[in-house]
Amino acid sequence: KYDINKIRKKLKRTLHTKRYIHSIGVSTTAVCLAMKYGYDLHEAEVAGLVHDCAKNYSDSKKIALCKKNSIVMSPSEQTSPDLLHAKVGAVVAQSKYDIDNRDILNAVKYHTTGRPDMSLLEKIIYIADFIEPNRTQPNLKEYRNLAFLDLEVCLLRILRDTITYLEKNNKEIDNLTKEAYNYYNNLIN
Ligand code: DGI
Ligand code: FE
Ligand code: FE
Ligand code: FE
Repeated sequence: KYDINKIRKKLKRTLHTKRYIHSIGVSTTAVCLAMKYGYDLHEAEVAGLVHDCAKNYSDSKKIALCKKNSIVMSPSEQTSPDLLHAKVGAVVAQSKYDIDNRDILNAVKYHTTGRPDMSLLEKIIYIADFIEPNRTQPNLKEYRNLAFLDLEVCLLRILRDTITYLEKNNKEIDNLTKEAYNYYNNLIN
């Protein structure tokens, strides 16, 4: 078992208040989804807590950690280094939060883009990140409902809306985001 209090204390020291509160929200939401879909509650709680543990690192620190850990930066990560907080977060969760559970580390790693054929925990964290109680984007009621009705339909919906948002704002869409969308679109439709 991981020490939840210790993780919280460390996060509180590293994250801005708003980000810390968001992380608690993702954690409790992940536990709710884990109850619904049958995943280990403690592991879901830990994954939710640490998913953004590298979010408030500077771009230069994230890039340096990528180099140090031989993480390959995708073209969109080079243009938008904020995206790196996911991959770097997985490394930080392992080295600074002593998390050795591969599924938790992957849930952190893929929480921003998603990927094809995600594990249950990866889907839970991806969705919890979007619907947690402190979020304020439009139509949240609908997403929250959908999350507890059909996890994969909800996932596809978020992926689709993210891509639409990125296209509208002329942002580069990461290959993994596209691959995840295509995978679940083929699976469901
Ligand atoms: O870290 P959070 O804000 O809690 O949430 P997140 O890690 O899911 O990051 C959300 C941001 O990431 C949101 O502004 C959209 C952006 N994003 C997601 N997929 C892509 C992307 N940005 C680019 N450029 N390309 C993507 O494929
Ligand atoms: Fe994030
Ligand atoms: Fe997200
Ligand atoms: Fe987040």
